[in-house]
Amino acid sequence: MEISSLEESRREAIFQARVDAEEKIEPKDWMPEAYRKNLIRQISQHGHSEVVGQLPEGNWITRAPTLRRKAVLLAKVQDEAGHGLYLYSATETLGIAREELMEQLLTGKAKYASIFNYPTLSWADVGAIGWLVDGAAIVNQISLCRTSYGPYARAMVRICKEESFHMRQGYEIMTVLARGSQEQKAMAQDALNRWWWPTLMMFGPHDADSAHSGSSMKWKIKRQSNDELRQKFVDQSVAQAQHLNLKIPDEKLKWNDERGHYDFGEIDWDEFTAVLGGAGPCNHERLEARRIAHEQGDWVRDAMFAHAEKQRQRDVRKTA
Ligand code: BYC
Repeated sequence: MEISSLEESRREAIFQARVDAEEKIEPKDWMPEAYRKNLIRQISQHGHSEVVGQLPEGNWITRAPTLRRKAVLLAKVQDEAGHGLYLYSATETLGIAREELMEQLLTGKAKYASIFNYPTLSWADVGAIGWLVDGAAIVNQISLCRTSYGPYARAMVRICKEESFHMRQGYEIMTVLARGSQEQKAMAQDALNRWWWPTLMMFGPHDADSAHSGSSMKWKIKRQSNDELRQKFVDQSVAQAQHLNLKIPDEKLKWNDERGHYDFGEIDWDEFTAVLGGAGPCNHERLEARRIAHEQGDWVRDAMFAHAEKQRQRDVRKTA
């Protein structure tokens, strides 16, 4: 073995020992290149999901049924933008520029959560997104609060606190609809029917088919597997649906005494693959909306950079 690869192995062993001892890895610490790349991929895609995730619900801000609902929804969507910013900042600590992250999103190189490629057809969809999509996000993100990379773990703590408000506002919308008129109840059931399966897809492919899980679990980037988290979500959702008196659209959903969990039906993986490949109902619309927003925000970025440069020159003059 060459000296440099011996040194590399020694560093990797020290790194793994730190991870195993539950020490947080910080931006200036040595880390394997593959760990850095995997984190950039996951955290930036997580950030893109928050940013693109504003669009489906944003669609209902102008049509929220009351002023109170409008104010709450506006605040929620704004929170998602904030989550995107924390996550982009966490990604930048790994040595990649924001411009490059944006380019990866806008050229379709980086993914974002498949769920946001589905349309929001009725007001009940806003309730279903809060209840199910934010609910699924919390299950995943609570686990990520213990991720090995410090800046990601710290961002998760704050994001989870905000997501729990989001879930409650969604569940409250569903409660009001489910206890309302026949039409309102039917609207709530229809939203549950359409969002249930795409929400289960949020947890990713089965563990056996998950390309990144092996290294992500070893490095404690991920603390629980895709299937474990999906099961947790199904288990918690059943009682919530019963309380609403709504039916989860899965004939195979059944309590299994032996496993101590609910059994449930198989996801349509062809649909998942199609949506990831760009053929979901709203893929084109979502990316187009982001491209337009990016172009229209050009003057804001120019103004901010110009201001920062002016400030820098002023500071140089002061210290001269
Ligand atoms: N959608 O090896 P795997 C929110 C990709 S937003 C799209 O298992 P990994 C909210 C995966 O990227 C919260 N792509 O991957 C916002 C990989 O492709 P690449 C979003 C998916 O990373 C607004 C390939 O499939 N949360 O809360 O080990 C309003 C193989 O998968 C999906 C996060 O982003 C998917 N569903 O595990 C309301 C959580 N699933 O990258 C709410 C952070 C898989 O090789 N992310 N892929 O091209 C994670 O925990 C993990 O990245 C995943 C996937 C569990 C999602």
